[in-house]
Amino acid sequence: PTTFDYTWDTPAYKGTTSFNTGLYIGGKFVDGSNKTTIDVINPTNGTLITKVAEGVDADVDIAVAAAQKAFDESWGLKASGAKRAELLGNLGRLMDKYKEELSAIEALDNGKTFGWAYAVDVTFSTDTIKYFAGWADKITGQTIETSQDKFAYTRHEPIGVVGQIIPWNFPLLMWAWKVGPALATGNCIVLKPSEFTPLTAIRMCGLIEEAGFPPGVVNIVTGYGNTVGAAISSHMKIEKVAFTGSTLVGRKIMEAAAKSNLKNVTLELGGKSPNIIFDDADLEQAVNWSAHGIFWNHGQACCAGSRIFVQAGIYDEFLKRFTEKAQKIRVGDPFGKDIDQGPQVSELQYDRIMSYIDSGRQEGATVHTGGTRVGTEGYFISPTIFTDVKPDMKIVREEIFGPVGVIIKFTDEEDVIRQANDTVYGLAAAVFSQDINRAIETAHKLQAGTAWVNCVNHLQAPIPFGGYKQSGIGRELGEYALHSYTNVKAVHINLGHKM
Ligand code: TXE
Repeated sequence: PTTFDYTWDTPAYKGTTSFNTGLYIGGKFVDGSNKTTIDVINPTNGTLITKVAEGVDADVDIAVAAAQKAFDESWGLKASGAKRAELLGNLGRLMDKYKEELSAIEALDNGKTFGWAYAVDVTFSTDTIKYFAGWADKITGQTIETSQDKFAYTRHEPIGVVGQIIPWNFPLLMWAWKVGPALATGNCIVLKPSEFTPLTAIRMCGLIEEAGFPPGVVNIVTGYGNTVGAAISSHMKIEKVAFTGSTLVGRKIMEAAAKSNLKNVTLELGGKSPNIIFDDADLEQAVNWSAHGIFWNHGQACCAGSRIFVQAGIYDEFLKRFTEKAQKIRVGDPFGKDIDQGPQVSELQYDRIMSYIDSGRQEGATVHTGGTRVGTEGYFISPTIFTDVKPDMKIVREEIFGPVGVIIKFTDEEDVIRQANDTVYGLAAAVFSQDINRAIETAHKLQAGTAWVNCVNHLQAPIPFGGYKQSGIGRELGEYALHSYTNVKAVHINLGHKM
């Protein structure tokens, strides 16, 4: 396999990187079985960044064998909780050490700004690894009292070889959300990053090695969804698959799991999250958070607050201030000076978002601001707000996954909750009000795995995240994430019950 060497000399970052771009299996970088590669494209200008090895089904088999060997010989029940904590702790410290380089790779590959990659993606990823390092020696079962002649207890054992398939919107963060709890609980991993953004996952292999993990504990197979992704989800020796991505692919993964070995499935899928602003909200804060809610990461966030419901009494003022805020967002080169928003991740996503903007226009909604391409190269889209929308429009119902929000005026409290819940999704929701009773009552009525009060898109490693309805199955982060990566064994000990 070849190496990727790159030098940044930009206003935001100056530095270099150099790493192997092969598949990482059993602690070694190797070519894919077919010796083919995948082009990694720079979304800022559409040019080639580098090529990475393309894995195929056969490589998944090789990676699963390497993971199983590591599980049996050096990880799984062979590595103590303290050892797992130590190595995850090492990894967290290495992520601090290479923070700038990781941020730069992420910004280059994904198009998010270097500043956001640094402040959020890499910081939160590192926090996540350190958080799960703390759990590694605290995985405990229960003792259960039944009768005097029975002693029973549970063990939370690692599942074995787990498959993980992650998307392109937060490449390193989704890596950390998956890898952290899996390693803390003693599993071995075969992970496929998105074909659009494989670079940080590959760079992390060097850190995994430097942290001291035995070979085969973490294996990375870069490749496409319909080959490597499908091979992972239908593999007979992978006992669990964790996926983040589209609801469409989530269905395929569940189906593949059902048709193969009924592997355990956790899914983190799409969203169309409501963001409700009541008349009594702190207006300035509501505007700032709501803009962050929809425009952060260029709208490429599964929990993006894409449906903004504003109560009639403050609607005009909110719209005025929110529009000013949206128009002030500086769109441009992710490594430029004072840039807030870079390009969308790919031409495909750019086209999808633009076609949603067209459909909004055609269905009679008003483009209040934005709605256009920015510049002549790369995949930049101006922050966009639609008004005059109707509940059945595509832009109100479907996940756009771009910097495109709809603003909806409401009067009645019960009615806004009904509208907010009128979606197949249930990932997140937000409510803004200075009346704490009203805010909490509303938060409890919203059908979503996360309900924010007076903030949006504010996630932290100790707090679980996941969806209701078609937004997914299971929870990531927090103690809840550990349940997805352990099998519970009940041990019954007979203390004298005679047959
Ligand atoms: O996602 P895919 P895409 C949503 C968002 C976006 C839409 C499409 O609305 O516009 O999905 O994005 C792998 N078996 N989200 O097409 O295809 C794929 O290689 C197994 C929301 O890029 O779901 C990649 O690694 N795996 C989301 C991963 O699935 C398969 C984040 C995600 O890609 C596969 C991303 C298959 N048959 C998109 N086909 C979120 N929840 O945050 C593809 N993959």
